[in-house]
Amino acid sequence: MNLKYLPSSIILFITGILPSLAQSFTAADPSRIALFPQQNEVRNTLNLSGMWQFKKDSTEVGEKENWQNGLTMARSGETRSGETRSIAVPGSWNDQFTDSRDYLGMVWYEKETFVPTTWKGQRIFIRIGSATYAAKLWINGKPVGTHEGGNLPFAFEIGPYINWGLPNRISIQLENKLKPSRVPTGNVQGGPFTNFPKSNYDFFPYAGLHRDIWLYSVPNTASIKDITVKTGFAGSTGSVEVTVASEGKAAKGTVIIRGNSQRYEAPLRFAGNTATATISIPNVRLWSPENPHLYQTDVTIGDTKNTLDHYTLETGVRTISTTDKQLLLNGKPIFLKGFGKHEDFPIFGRGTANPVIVKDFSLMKWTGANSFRTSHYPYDEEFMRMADREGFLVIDEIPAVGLYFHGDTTELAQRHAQCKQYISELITRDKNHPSVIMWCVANEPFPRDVSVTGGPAGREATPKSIELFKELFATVKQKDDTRLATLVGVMGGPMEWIGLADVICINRYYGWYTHTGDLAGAANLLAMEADAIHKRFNKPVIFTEFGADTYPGMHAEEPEMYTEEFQTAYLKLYLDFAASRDYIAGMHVWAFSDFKTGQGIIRFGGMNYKGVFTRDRKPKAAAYYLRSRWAK
Ligand code: BDP
Repeated sequence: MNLKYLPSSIILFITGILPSLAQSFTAADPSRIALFPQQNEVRNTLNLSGMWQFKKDSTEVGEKENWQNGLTMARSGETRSGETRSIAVPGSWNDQFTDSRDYLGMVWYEKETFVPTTWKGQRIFIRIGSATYAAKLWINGKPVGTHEGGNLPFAFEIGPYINWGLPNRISIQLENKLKPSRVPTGNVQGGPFTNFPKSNYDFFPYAGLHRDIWLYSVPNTASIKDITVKTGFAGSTGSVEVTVASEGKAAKGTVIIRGNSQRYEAPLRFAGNTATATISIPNVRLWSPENPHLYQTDVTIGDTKNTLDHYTLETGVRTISTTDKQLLLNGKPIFLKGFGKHEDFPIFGRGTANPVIVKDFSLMKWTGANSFRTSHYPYDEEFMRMADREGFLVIDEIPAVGLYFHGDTTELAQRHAQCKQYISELITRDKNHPSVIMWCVANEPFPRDVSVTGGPAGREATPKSIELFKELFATVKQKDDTRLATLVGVMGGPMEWIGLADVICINRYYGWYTHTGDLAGAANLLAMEADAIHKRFNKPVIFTEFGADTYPGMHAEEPEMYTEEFQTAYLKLYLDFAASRDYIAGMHVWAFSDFKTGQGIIRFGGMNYKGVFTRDRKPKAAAYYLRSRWAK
């Protein structure tokens, strides 16, 4: 608007209200992340990955100095080192520069882009795949919104802030300070970790814009906001129930399912903004690791003459359930063979790198694995789509690692709220992936005085902790009644916690952190504890972690800690034990590959060496051993 041509009374009025409107940031609405941006005949996308401008703001003056109005201009009194530099997005900032590895304070990212004029008249959004940890967003200097928590996307509608025909400035302020009030937690006084940086978990607290950033547009009159697909089957007939949430005015629509050379169609009739259609598929091809068949689900709203909006999903028809001893996929027992992983690669840090995604799936397949856990946070959506296509069974985990329940009650309440936000965002994002069979609400929460060398005796679960986990499990069931829910228990952790889960998931390191080097002693303890746990809960048990640090190329004729022979012997011990018990439903080796963590006296070179592949994905002897057992 050009103020020059308006009467001064109107200018005063407008400028009087503008600042108050202009100062408002809104918190991201989790329901906005249900559908990944899609390019088709009615929707548009623009991927903003590439080089951005980056600037540290360690004294946190940026907002006051209006950096949201442009980073690139050098300001008076600024030193060279204060000027912006290029940074790759996606990518962690820590390893891209020579001076930022341990820096977790405030930074700014900026990029300019045109928005195609062909998008005019549509609703326009920005979607940030993952900003670790606390982000604030401005478009053309105007405050838009905030989001807390890494590893999950957030989106804002930005149409009203767009400059048509001109470059648009996107400014993101971000910091990843380690705090006890955050999830995952850091800077915990007296916690079990002594590493630097002081995270309360065993992986490097990489920071930055870790995933793709998209601009996208959806039709203005009416659009599809969310789609929930639930599948089942009876005999040879599959069923696909598709619930569509719309925005704007749409009275009807259509669901078409294609696949296996067939096409099925059902109408959608909206009552308010929701409509459900159920489609039967005779002679259904079920989704499984051996045959990850995906149908294409096409949702359109509007009528045949006028498509208002259109979205396509891939759908695997499958069910997941349990008995007292087994996991059942499509009603048949399935054993999970696989890994706990990390999103971690040299220089990229936690930033998405598509070639690494492709490589990881091909290596997992090479070992004969059929499953993995997204330890210890949700993974990139491309990773999840690969899991659907490649037939992997996924335990999908929120970033609730290193939780604890004692100390400051305000911080405890903040952690509690953050966990609830994560689970809600995760299920919204991942609920249509056939690969996801289980939601995991926490990894290794710590009771007071936990000691990982403490053996099997469970410590007391405080009422607050039970309250949180019951609430998280209730949220999971209310949002998704088609999948299982779990919580991964630490050695020496309370039995009450893991007992709340549908499947008992435990991490065990007998032979490493206890009975160190003594594999025979480890075997006894393992059997005693696992049998007692199954007897107590009568639910299937999965070992979600077991592993030994192994320096590649280190050998001994008799297995000795850190050698490749020891890692192989250690994994053999656990896999043999699992094969001897019918209640064990899965074994996930810790870890798929070596990964970066904080500096510490048990972390040589700031690395966790429990990978069966090196950090650059070369097999250790244990990888060949797994292949010999699993890839038959
Ligand atoms: C488990 C944690 C995992 C660690 C692993 C280890 O869940 O994050 O990396 O131990 O010590 O306790 O290697």
